[in-house]
Amino acid sequence: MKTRAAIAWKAGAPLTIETVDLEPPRAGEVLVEVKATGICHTDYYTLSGADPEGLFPAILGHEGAGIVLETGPGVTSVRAGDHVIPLYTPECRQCKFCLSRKTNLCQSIRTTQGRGLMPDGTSRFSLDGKPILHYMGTSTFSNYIVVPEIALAKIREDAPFDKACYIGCGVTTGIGAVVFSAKVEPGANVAVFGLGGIGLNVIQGAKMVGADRIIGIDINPKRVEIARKFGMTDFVNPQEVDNVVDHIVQMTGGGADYSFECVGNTQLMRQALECTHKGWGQSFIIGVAAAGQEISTRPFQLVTGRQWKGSAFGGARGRTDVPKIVDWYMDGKLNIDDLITHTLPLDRINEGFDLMKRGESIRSVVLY
Ligand code: NAD
Ligand code: AHE
Ligand code: ZN
Repeated sequence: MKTRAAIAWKAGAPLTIETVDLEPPRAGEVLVEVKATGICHTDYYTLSGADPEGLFPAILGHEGAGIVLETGPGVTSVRAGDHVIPLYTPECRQCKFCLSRKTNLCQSIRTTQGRGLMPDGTSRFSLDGKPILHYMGTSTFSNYIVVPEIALAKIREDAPFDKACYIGCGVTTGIGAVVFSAKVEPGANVAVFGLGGIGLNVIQGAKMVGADRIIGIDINPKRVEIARKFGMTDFVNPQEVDNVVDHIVQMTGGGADYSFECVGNTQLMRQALECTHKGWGQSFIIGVAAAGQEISTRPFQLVTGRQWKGSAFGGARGRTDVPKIVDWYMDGKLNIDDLITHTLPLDRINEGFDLMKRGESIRSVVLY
């Protein structure tokens, strides 16, 4: 069949909208009509050329929601008509990683996914007979996609696609980092570096679990109002204080119990670790740093009890946890609507990237 899709031809170049050929689903695969997709900073990161796994030409996008149209041989967990969220972190429930119960990082198809291919090592997309690569196993900047069955979370049918898509990455990443990865307890002090599409979800997750002080750190003062609405109690603009670490340690009487880096800046990752409390502070790296970047700190920071950790997709097991997060939204426990600042048709997708770069949007959502 044919599908309209935004193609990333090379690093740094705007996407172009093309009509692409899409092969039908093979064994264990599913054809999905994508109804809406968010634009995450990670799409921009890969498009910028800073992603060591960034391959071109590819169809980016990993924050979608849609409907199952057709299933390939052997597919049992979803059927035509089901509403789904594609998962860039699948959940096979069979690999060593899934069975360990210690991580959400299912590895059953990670190698081919990182090479822009389906698990059998081929692409379903092509243009003029030449293959176009998948991205993060999802490629939600295409109106129709073929994805492995294990990379689909079945969700309730009354959840609106234009909001549920954001649960495909940003909402789950931020809320999950608090709830699943850090397990922040009521009364904890939390510091959140970066108040964008991820950081604001960390803030609302921290508020949801009953954190005490929720300190937001950002260089964009336009983020203050929305962050306060989502639960931030204190704001720090790094450009207005002498030393961010000392400032947060002083504010919290010794340091934050938990911190989250939601920018992808290695200097901030260090600050986020060092502003946590001696003896027990835990700092979670969520932001994705460019190829070749490294983090550093004095080992004494760890010797004295701080822990440096990371969180991918909020530690969520997609097929199990994503439907629960959709319920939390539908039950009014999460506010997604106010974070979606812009909606665009596919042919204006590049404007969504521009809004993000200029710090004018929290989330832009493309509606098909
Ligand atoms: P975003 O562009 O919406 O937000 C980034 C925020 O960081 C902005 O508010 C910006 O003003 C702020 N910022 C930039 N430089 C700063 C600085 N020096 N000090 C303080 N604040 C600064 O991006 P997003 O969609 O929220 O994504 C954030 C990061 O999280 C990206 O690196 C993205 O790739 C990553 N990410 C990781 C995961 C994961 O699973 N680990 C999932 C999604 C996104
Ligand atoms: N290809 C990148 C990896 C970037 C990365 O860390 N991705 C996160 C999700 S970001 C979503 O917006 C992730 O899930 N990582 C775990 C994994 O297996 O990729 C790079 O920098 O190499
Ligand atoms: Zn993302």
